[in-house]
Parts: sequence; structure tokens; C-alpha cells
Amino acid sequence: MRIDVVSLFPEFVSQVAGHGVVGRAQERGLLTIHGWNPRDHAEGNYRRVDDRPFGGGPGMVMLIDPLQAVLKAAREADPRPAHTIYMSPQGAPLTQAKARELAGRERLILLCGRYEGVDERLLQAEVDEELSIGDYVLSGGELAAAVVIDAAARLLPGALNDAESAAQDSFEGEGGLLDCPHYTRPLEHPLGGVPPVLLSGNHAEIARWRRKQSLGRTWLRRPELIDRAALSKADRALLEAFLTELVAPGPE
Ligand code: 9WO
Repeated sequence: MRIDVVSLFPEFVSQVAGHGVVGRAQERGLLTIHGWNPRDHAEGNYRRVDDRPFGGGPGMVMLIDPLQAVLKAAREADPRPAHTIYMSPQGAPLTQAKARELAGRERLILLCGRYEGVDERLLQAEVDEELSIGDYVLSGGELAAAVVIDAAARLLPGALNDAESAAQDSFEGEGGLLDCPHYTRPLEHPLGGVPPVLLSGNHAEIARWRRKQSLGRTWLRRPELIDRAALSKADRALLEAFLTELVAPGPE
């Protein structure tokens, strides 16, 4: 997979993507990331990339021409067609399913805006899709692009080691529920003990407890995810038990 990042601070995104799983994916030849700066394609002594908005108001808007030129150069650097994404709070929400879809593409171009945004005509003409990583405003699209790269890169075949893959599979297998709590040594700590079931060695009981915790926490913290999840009869019984124990805690 190849990802081209178009940004006034392209090295910022490649820095973030140089570490951890994404860095390893690049070392393994699964992914290459290239940065492109619209300023390198701007004309004149001042190399302007922005101008004042028609209609007035504060701030600046990114010019069409430098962005069109830099996108052309990025596209021509590789013969494979590129799917072009603009990172903005006006976009469709990034989800695990969307990350999976993007990881299946051979080429992405991530366009990162700054200032008040990009001239709408450039977006209409050159962008396939607008993506948001959440309902908040950042100073630019770069951090959002880094999030998209991280979410997609870890889904490339071979990017994760066996333990990481198993964790990923089990997460996706939970069908959109939140994770259960985790514990490690020491067994006894001033902050408290560990749920005894995790020490029982009974793997079926442990799996039931984890599922119950996932269901309970999802109900408490993200009820809208419970509405969307297809819960089995056994799941409903586990959730019922979790909520009963919440009101009337048992001996454990
Ligand atoms: C700036 C601004 C100033 C006053 C009133 C409204 C305003 N909106 C913005 C704005 O959205 N600026 C953006 C900064 C322009 C495009 C790049 N920027 C950006 C992208 N901020 N946040 C994102 C982003 C991208 C993806 N997911 C979440 C946030």
C-alpha cells in the first residue's frame, strides 16, 4: 500500500507514522508513506498557498492552484489510481469498517487542510471522500491523517505480530462492544485485588466473565452500541446478571 500525504507540514505526519506498528509495516515493505507540500507548487516570490475568503470574515482559505498542482504531482508519482480523501470535521465518521475498507486500497492520498479550510471547488473536483475522526476542531488535518494511517496500516496483512493479531481478531469478533477490564501482576496490590475468576483456570468461565464485562461496560458507557449489536439470548442473560450485580453486589 502507498499513502501520499498532502500538507503544509508533511514531515509532521511521516514522523508520527515512523513509530510502532506503522513504522514496522514500512520496514516490512507493506506500506510506503510520501509527503507532498503545496508550497513547493505555489507561484511567485511569496509562494502563497492561501488568500482571504470571499464574503469576508476572519481567517484564510487554501488556494485551488497549488493544491491542484501538488495533487497532480502526487498522482503521477505512481501509475496506480489513488483514492483521495480530505480530512475534515464535515466528513463521514471514521469507523473500524471504514479503516478496513481503506486498508484494502492500493493507494490513498490524504489531503490535510490548514487555516479555515480549502476552496470548495478544489474539494468538488479532486476529492473522492471527506472523512472525520470525531466531532472536534483541530488546527489542521494532519493529526487526523495520522489516525487514518495508523488505523489502516495495522490491518495490512503481516503488520501485526501473532498476539496483536489475536487481540485485533477478538475485538472485531465482539461485534462492536467495548473491551473487558485487564489485570496483570502483582496479584495483591494496595490498589486492590484481581477478580478471582481470572485465577480459576476455567477458560469457559473466564470467557463468560469477559463477555459479561464487555456487555455491561458497553451498556453503561455506550448504550447506542448495545442497540446496534446483535445480542444472543445468552448475551442478554449475561447483561441482565451484570446489571443485577451492579445494584446488589454478590460475595465476589
Ligand atoms: C476553523 C474555524 C474557525 C472559525 C469557525 C469555524 C472554523 N472551522 C474551522 C475548521 O474547520 N478548520 C479546519 C482545520 C479546516 C480544515 C483542516 N482543519 C481541521 C481538520 N480541523 N479539524 C480537522 C479534522 C479532521 C478530521 N477529523 C476531525 C477534525
